[in-house]
Amino acid sequence: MFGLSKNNPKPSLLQKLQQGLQRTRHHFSDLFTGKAIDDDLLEELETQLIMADVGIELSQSIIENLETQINQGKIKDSSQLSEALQQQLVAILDASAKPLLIPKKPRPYVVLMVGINGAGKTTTIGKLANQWQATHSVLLAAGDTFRAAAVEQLQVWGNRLSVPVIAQQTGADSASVIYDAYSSAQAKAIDIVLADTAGRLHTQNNLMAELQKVKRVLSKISPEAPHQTLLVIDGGTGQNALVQAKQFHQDIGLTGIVLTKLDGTAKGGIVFAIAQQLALPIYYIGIGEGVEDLRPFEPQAFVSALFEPAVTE
Ligand SMILES: Nc1nc2c(ncn2[C@@H]2O[C@H](COP(=O)(O)OP(=O)(O)O)[C@@H](O)[C@H]2O)c(=O)[nH]1
Ligand SMILES: [Mg+2]
Repeated sequence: MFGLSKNNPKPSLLQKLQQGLQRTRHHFSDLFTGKAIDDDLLEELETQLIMADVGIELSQSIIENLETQINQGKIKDSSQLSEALQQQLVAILDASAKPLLIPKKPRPYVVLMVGINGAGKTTTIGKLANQWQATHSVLLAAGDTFRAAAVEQLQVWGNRLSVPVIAQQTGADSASVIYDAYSSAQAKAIDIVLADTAGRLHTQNNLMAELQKVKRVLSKISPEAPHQTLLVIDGGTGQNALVQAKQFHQDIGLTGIVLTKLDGTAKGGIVFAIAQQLALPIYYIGIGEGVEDLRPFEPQAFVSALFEPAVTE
């Protein structure tokens, strides 16, 4: 699969994920060691879930579920409790985990990245271009025409990865830049167009109107385009991430989510809230600034990384 680079054998993958999730991990990893199951432990567990930003309601329902299993005698010690919790967490995530596989058709396949400023759109485009160019030809579209530095930042990625970038000057029409990129990719038989967009215009309404226009204009080339509209969200924004996701989904229609910066936050529990509340796949998670620090979202690996003892070399 795309995210698994060949010189990263399994153990160090888990290790990297654990390192990335370190700050969220501290809520979970030592909670159960040698403790008796009592109300204090369950209360502590609920607090830790809430502090990790799993969300109050979901945390309560997780605890209630565990209490039921305890009362039924299915959970007798803290290691069984930990096991049952992990199973529940994986089950919450399972429906949202879906690898992003680029189908053979249509070509070019257009992936539009949206999200507020600083969420990690441009960086994620660089990371995805790096992964995808191993198997596909890729072209980048500098659709964030609002900020002066934005085009440059994408061009830096393009140079670094030797991937072509279609850009115009700052202030140009975003829809026209992305349309040009799509046409150019068609003419050159390029497989994938990764389109950047602005995160901030003068108002939120302006931003949504611009993104709607981008979609409208692309659909003139092909009614199915863009083939993916991915929302990039900063995992550190906690519960606010949900508000953003709902807004973007309502206004422009999303096909999936990339959750970034899980390495910088103790609030990685937001993944569970997003999985539970939005019927959208979480395709990737960002766990660092480096080009390799984008992983396909895998529930079992994610939950294991939160609970298993630290892997050491
Ligand atoms: N630690 C960390 N930093 C990230 C991650 N993704 C992006 N960033 C950083 O977040 C900042 C904003 O990213 P950028 O791609 O410019 O956001 P954009 O405004 O949405 O295009 C940059 O400094 C990135 O290096 C991540 O997964 N982890
Ligand atoms: Mg950007």
